Amino acid sequence: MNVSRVEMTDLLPIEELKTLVEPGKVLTDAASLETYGKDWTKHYAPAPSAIVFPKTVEQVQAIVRWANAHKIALVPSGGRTGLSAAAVAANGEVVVSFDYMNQILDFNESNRTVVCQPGVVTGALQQFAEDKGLYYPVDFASAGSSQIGGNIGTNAGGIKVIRYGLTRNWVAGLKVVTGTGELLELNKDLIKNATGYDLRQLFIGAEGTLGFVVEATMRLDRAPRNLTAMVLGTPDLESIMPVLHAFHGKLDLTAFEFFSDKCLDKILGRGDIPAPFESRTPFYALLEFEAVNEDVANTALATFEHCVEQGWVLDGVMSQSEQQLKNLWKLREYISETISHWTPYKNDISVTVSQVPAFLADIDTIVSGSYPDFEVLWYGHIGDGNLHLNILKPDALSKEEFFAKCATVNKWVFETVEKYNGSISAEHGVGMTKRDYLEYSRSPAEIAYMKAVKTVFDPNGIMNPGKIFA
Ligand code: 2HG
Ligand code: ZN
Repeated sequence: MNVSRVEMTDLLPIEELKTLVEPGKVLTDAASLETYGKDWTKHYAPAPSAIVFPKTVEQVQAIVRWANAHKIALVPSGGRTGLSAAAVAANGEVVVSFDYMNQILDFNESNRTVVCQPGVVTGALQQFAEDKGLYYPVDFASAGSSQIGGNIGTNAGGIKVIRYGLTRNWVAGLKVVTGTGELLELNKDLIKNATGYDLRQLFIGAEGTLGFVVEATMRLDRAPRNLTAMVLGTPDLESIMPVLHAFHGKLDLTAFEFFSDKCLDKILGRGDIPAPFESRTPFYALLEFEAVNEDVANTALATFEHCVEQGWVLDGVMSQSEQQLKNLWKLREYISETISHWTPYKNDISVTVSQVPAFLADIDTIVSGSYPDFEVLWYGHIGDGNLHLNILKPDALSKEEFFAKCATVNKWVFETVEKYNGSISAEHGVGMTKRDYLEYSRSPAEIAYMKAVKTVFDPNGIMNPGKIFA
């Protein structure tokens, strides 16, 4: 089925679209098209035909039916903080923004659940939970802008996955509008439900290609107690693995992250974040746990000493206050934003935890062998086997020259991912940036089944086409 763009001369469908939502909730001015047509990726020029802002589930259904009638492609849009171009409209699509469906609708204390509209900002849900003495544990640097609908669309991960898992773990129930405009109510907030296929799970991580999330019941957890972070300097990447193992065995970790000294260089270059300690080491691990009593804190210190004795750790620091905890987290959380200035080539790959050192060494050898002028930065969620490979653009290269070389790097990286049975996208999603490489992580049979599933829920191919699959 051919899905068309809205042509400039094709005024009628847009006029009809305007009747489906409140007055003023369809925008076609150049500034809005530019803003809502893109996410945080920098590789595609936004070119949507219009932006529509529904306020109710019925309006979303009407928009999807309208799109089916006119064979017009729709792109869902949340906080636009994505890094895989899953929410980019580069081909005349109509963007459906959930900015006006941003209310928390209900809270159930006994169930520890919150009913959210898709446009609820992640940070607002976190704050709501805190105000109730509870905790929404999915967390990442862009939580202040990203929206729950987008988190569900990408099955967002972040910095606490080692303890709490991905967004998927926190979705108790979902209301979705499928590609035919039908409303499905999935799982109805149940903890136990053994009645066949769990369709809710299909829509999580589907990047809006099967339908749009219009309401989500999110679970909350008990609030963590006295979160405490340690930053440990290691002589090499290999040493981080026994450190992880040592701490994992002794403490219930809420995070285990890493970054290289080159990342610390950029962070300290900002001038507003203090160094963790005086010395510098090639790599750093950032770990976090609940220091619920003195025994736990002492166990952490004893484990640290053991790691020093073994030569795995050269220096370290433990937070003693909320402010110190925040400052240590900035060393890791601010990397992505800080280096965005250098227009980096980005990757978000995963392998099993035990394979991380060999995998990273392989990539380093390949990249530095061919492009010695490239500055390669490693950081990420090493406790989950999730690495963010970033390469900074050398000043001597134009953006075009740099990205042309990075296309070759991409192929090497994904070939290596395939060799290690890893994933080409651990937590950012496939979107447009990785759709041509899906076969490095998924077999032809899997991809055929995935496409067949899409056809069931979106027979006319209007839901975020060109994302996940070419
Ligand atoms: C992070 O972990 C984010 O900081 C962004 O997932 C990663 O910018 C990146 O490559
Ligand atoms: Zn990340």
